[in-house]
Amino acid sequence: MIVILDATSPETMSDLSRLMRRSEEIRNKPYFFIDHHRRGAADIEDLPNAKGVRLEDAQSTCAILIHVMRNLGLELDPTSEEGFRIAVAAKAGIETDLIGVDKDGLAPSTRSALAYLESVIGERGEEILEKLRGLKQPLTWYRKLGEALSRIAEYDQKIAVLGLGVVDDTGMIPFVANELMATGPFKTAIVFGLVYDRIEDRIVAVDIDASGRSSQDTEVVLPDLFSEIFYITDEEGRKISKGGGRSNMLLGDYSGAGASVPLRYWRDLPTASVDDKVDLLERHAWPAEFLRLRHLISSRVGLKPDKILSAVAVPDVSQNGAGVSEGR
Ligand SMILES: [Mn+2]
Repeated sequence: MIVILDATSPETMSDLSRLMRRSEEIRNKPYFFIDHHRRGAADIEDLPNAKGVRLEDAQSTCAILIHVMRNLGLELDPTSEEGFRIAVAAKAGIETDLIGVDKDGLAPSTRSALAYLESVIGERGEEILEKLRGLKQPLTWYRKLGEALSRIAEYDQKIAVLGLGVVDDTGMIPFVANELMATGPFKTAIVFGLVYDRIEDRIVAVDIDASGRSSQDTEVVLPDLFSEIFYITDEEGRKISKGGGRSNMLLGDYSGAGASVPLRYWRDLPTASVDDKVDLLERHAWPAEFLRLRHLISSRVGLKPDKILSAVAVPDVSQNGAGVSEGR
């Protein structure tokens, strides 16, 4: 059996969709999912061999898991190391899903799951969580954040849209989106980048990754926007969406969205070395992808193109004066 938590669109789980296409054995396994995202255009739920729980109004998958567990009559035993560890992990999971949510916006089901977990983990658990919260991100992430914040006056003051350029660490994309929301005046933040994965002397993947966050009082519906603008085209010219997300507007919550679009052309293009490939991505792939996404996003959300920034200079754009060059 394959258990899937916190996601159900196979197209946004690149490895799973690849495995499912390749292997009949994988396709035919029983699937069980627990999720709070919207059902996608193509979804695990469509499989005849899939069953699961989808609660779109829930704020956290870990909170759903705790309620399911307790309704089955199972309790976490605080005196056993196993029960303690599960409870600490579950509280960390809920906190992660609540990033950006106002404290007053917690649903009763979230509150009761948190209260239960707090009673299990006690002071020792809170101390561990405090240490986890204090873990710092890599310095490269802060450098990118610095670049993103140094342009603060150039963004539209409601919707910040930023392309980070070519990066080798996908984690910085949601990090910068979260920090822009936390620091700036924005109701929506959309951050994207061209991410490559390097294993020794080979580039094994090149993707456009994106992350979006929004507060409840915005006209931008991120899950819809992401599923429309982030897609691949298959052999028959059909669009297959690679983006999606969730919104919990009912609870005064925010919405979140993510996308990962493989760029096979750039991955497969032969170069003499990995450094040459990265150079090619920076000089050609990023400007092309940035301009394409800038056009798509600006026409979809009604922003002027010059309000969509690239953290690195995009030469074609500064030449025609559209205002994305450095120093403006
Ligand atoms: Mn979640």
